Amino acid sequence: QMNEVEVEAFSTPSYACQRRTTLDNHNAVLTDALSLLAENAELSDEDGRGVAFRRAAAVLKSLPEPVTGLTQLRGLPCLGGHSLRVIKDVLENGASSEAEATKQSERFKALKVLTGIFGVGVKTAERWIRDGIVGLQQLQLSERPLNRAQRAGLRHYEDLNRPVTRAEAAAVAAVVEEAVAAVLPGARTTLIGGFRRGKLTGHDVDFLMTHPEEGREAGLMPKVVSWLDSQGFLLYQKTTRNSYLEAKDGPARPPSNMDRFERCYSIFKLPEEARRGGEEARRGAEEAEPCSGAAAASQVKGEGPKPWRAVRVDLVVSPISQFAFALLGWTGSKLFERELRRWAGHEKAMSLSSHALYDNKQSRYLRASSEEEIFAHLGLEYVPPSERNA
Ligand code: TTP
Ligand code: MN
Ligand code: MN
Ligand code: MN
Repeated sequence: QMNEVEVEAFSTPSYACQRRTTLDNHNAVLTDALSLLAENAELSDEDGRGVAFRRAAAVLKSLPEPVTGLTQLRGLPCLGGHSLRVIKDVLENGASSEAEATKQSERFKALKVLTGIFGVGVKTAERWIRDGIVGLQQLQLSERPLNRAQRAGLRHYEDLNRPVTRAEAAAVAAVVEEAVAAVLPGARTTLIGGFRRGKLTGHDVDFLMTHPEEGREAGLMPKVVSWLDSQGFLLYQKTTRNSYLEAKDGPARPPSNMDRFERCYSIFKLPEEARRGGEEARRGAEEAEPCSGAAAASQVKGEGPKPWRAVRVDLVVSPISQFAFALLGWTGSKLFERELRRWAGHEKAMSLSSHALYDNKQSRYLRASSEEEIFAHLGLEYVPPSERNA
């Protein structure tokens, strides 16, 4: 055709850690469909397919403009046949029939509801579904034995499935900072995870704690946890000890993606007045008593408005010598982290973890006291947190 407008093809490097991915996604319809299929694969024990869909979605998230035709995608990395079929379907029909069918499927809906309970993983959810339990009420009626985490997860199901706002994250940060200052003056608290990347909402709030003098961070976690508990801020907590020094598999290569820092998975009781954030958070802590008249976002059955909400909070402690690696490893996104490790291994013969970077060719650890230095060691251009939203 003579007068067909030539649309330029996109191009982008193949590792997500070589790209800048902001929250300004110009292809949300496409990436929503691919992300849903990724989630379904992950819920079906098909992690390989899950990663393939996540990588495809990440490529589209990094494009500067909306995709209008398949020809623009020629030459882009990470777009396999299946992902391209999904993209084609959305471009031609406005929606992906596969994603829509998945969304409607009873199995997917049940897996979503059940794994939406804090403490319930895919394996447990599958077992329950096999026994005919596909919803919360059935679960409660079944009188299945639940562990402590699952009981807390079920009790606070509604709150924990409501996105955490930035104001709420700031209020939690004020509480955590007060706790840290009270138990170890000089220790530092850093917001990590999605909120560090600039996300407007999150499923939890993540913090990394350290002390500028190596070794002074030892024992910090139990002290912070017991301070928080004594002030009435904890609905649930499970602390896992640091197992890094006992690891036999080499510090840069933990057996899974999990690292070995001392960490605490918790559920905070965030008072309503603290949720207004900033200065008021402190007052909220001092008057933890549920106060009258406070506006509440949700109702407890028959008891009137609830003057607090439950919020998932993750706490991690690292020694200062590993701080940069911990910061990089806990800022995310999950795909960005995975891609960093893949880049390190496949392109640089290095092993990257949240503890260290090991150079296999030189047989030595590469030190770093900032994220910038780690990117430099890896031969990558520095990508700031707000551009790690792959
Ligand atoms: P999440 O809190 O699960 O995710 P997020 O903060 O990016 O997004 P959300 O709004 O849903 O909370 O994880 C935070 C980061 O920490 C993520 O990049 C994965 C990383 N991480 C772990 O979760 N566990 C680990 O053991 C390590 C090493 C990293
Ligand atoms: Mn833009
Ligand atoms: Mn998070
Ligand atoms: Mn988290």
